[in-house]
Amino acid sequence: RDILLIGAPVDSGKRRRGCLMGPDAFRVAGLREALEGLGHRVTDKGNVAAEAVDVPDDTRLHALAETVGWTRSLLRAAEEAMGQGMPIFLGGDHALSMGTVAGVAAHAARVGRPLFLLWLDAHSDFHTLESTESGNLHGVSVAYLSGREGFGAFPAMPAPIPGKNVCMIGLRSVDPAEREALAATDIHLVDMRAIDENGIRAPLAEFLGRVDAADGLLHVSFDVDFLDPAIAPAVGTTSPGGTTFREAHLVMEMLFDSGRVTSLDLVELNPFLDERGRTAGLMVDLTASLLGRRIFDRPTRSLA
Ligand code: DIR
Ligand code: MN
Ligand code: MN
Ligand code: MN
Repeated sequence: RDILLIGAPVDSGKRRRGCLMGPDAFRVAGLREALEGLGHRVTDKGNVAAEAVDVPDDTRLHALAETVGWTRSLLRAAEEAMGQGMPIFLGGDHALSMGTVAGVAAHAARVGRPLFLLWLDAHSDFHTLESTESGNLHGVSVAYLSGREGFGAFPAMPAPIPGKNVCMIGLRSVDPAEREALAATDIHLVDMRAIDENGIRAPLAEFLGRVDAADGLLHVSFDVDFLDPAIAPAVGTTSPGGTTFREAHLVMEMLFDSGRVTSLDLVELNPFLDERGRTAGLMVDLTASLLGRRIFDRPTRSLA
């Protein structure tokens, strides 16, 4: 495949700084080499910069203007990259997905294909600008992408993603306002208890079956805190009780087998908090699994 690495050093989505170093940490950890080793053609497009915008800051919200600027520049970069191959956006915090997924959605609408969104995260990121308690805009991305109201300063979401096309896996930290709003959607919610009780394979297989049936494009947005902090400590908002090493690799291997993933975000890595690049290295290995690294070949069969 043709793979484009696009650095998105967004650090405006929360107060604790460090995600701006994420793109270079993925590079130093050998992402390009790992993917080339699997036979892919990889082009590193360097880093995107935030557009300067004339938006008044809002005292309730952290770095609103800067985040709007990132959304605008990443929206354009993502839409353009979708015409050239499979973009992998190197974050940067999760506010970046407002731009990347909006650009991917614009592309999907233009080519007339439905877009599906897989959100791998401890958090649902479903606040609006009104409901956020923290004022941290990395916690509002899915609400924006779903076309919820009240994102006035942001570019209009080109093609809001219907709830039935969204699946969140790994949930364990959902605020009351988010829980209430999610209950009014048909977003497929897979929390850690569901994974404990039934395993991670069945809900993912069900979702991938729906992507397949609709001949959809699939964007995967991978927040480092999807993983248990014991294996992935380099993230600002650690939440205990996350997915294990093997659960995460299984998800990636199933995504590869599906042949459906057309774009990817790697977000919330804060290399400043890491132990010698350990989390960046794990994220590189997981991305390699998503792009074809495996233990043994499996006979091709239906996932459902
Ligand atoms: C919390 C934490 N729900 C908030 N959110 C995220 O600030 O809105 N942490 N996304 O990674
Ligand atoms: Mn997130
Ligand atoms: Mn998170
Ligand atoms: Mn949240």
